[in-house]
Amino acid sequence: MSESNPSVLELRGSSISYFTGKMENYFRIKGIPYRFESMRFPGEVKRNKQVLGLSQMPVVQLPDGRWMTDTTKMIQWFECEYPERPIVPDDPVQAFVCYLLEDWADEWWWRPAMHYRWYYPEGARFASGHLAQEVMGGLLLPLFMKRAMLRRRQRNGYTRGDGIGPDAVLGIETDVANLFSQLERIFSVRPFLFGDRPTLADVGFAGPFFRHFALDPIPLQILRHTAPKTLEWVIRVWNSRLESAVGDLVSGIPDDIQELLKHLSRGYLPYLNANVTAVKAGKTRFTTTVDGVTYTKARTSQYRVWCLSQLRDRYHTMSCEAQTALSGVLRSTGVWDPLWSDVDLPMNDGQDSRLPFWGDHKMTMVNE
Ligand SMILES: N[C@@H](CCC(=O)N[C@@H](CS)C(=O)NCC(=O)O)C(=O)O
Repeated sequence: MSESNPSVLELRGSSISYFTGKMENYFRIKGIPYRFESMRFPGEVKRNKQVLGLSQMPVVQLPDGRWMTDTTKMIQWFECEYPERPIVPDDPVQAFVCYLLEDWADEWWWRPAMHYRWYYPEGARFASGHLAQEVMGGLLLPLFMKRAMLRRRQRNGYTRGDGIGPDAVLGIETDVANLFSQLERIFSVRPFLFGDRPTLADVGFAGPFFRHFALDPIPLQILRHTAPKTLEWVIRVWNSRLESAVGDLVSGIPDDIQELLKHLSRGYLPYLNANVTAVKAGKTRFTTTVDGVTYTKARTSQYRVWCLSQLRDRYHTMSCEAQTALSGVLRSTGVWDPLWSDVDLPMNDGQDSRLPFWGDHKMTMVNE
């Protein structure tokens, strides 16, 4: 680790990583100074497991030496530490929708983002070459072997190995095209998802967009041709600061955001419920058809059970008045039923309760 300027927190990850990009967008928007360093394998994996219980990207080291993981919980922690100019809207209904959209961006769009990066030779060539040099520089192996290892690991872990059989490719790409056209409609009428300044929802969507859809050769080409306003938004988020942001948020939940909620209620929430059923049954893999796409032998995720429980907990902490307003929106968009369908969530005792300073589960388990 670099010794320079220890008063600035350090973000360690990769310059092409989904969640590292999400965290960088957050720090920039909030005006929190940070220093980026590339994570080095395999040494840092061991260190991360010792200090955080698991190894994933990014990790943050605070100036006092403490280590942190998980962008969702890190952002919530930094919001408490830096309460001025919050990233979450004051309106509790908008706040809930922001958390929901962030979760969708983190947990659902990850798979299509990995698909576009690793399925197509153009994406795999770019990403394997970049990662082999950036994070595997310390491994004494020829470059071609590192690249082959990366391609195999990512495909086995996150694309073919996480439910994307040949029959799912068209459906997944159609899902992405639908998202692009929905966002394009939103960014035709306002600069950010909820109005004139960025919110947590924009930060969440910076995950799939900043370091994947707007970087990898195939989705970037699609964005240029079908959703140029969305491409502009990616850079607008990166280049915006709440400190100098002027303008208001919209009031309520606009129709175009409700369209996004309908979208996630068709695919993501039924998938989360299928995951809950699989975890309960002790399965490590499950097959499910949601929103017309069949995911074959997808990995079960204990972490995503916790994601669902976090959303439910958030609803329970709202005032009765806010709950009534929110439930109206969630019912009319089809979110309500799948949000609550399984009463008993199969959570481990105290699961992930020590985040962001200790993690119990990675999103999906993939061997290092
Ligand atoms: N929920 C975590 C997810 C972090 C994550 O999965 N990051 C990816 C890279 S972008 C990773 O490190 N995956 C672990 C692996 O591939 O072993 C967060 O929000 O930080």
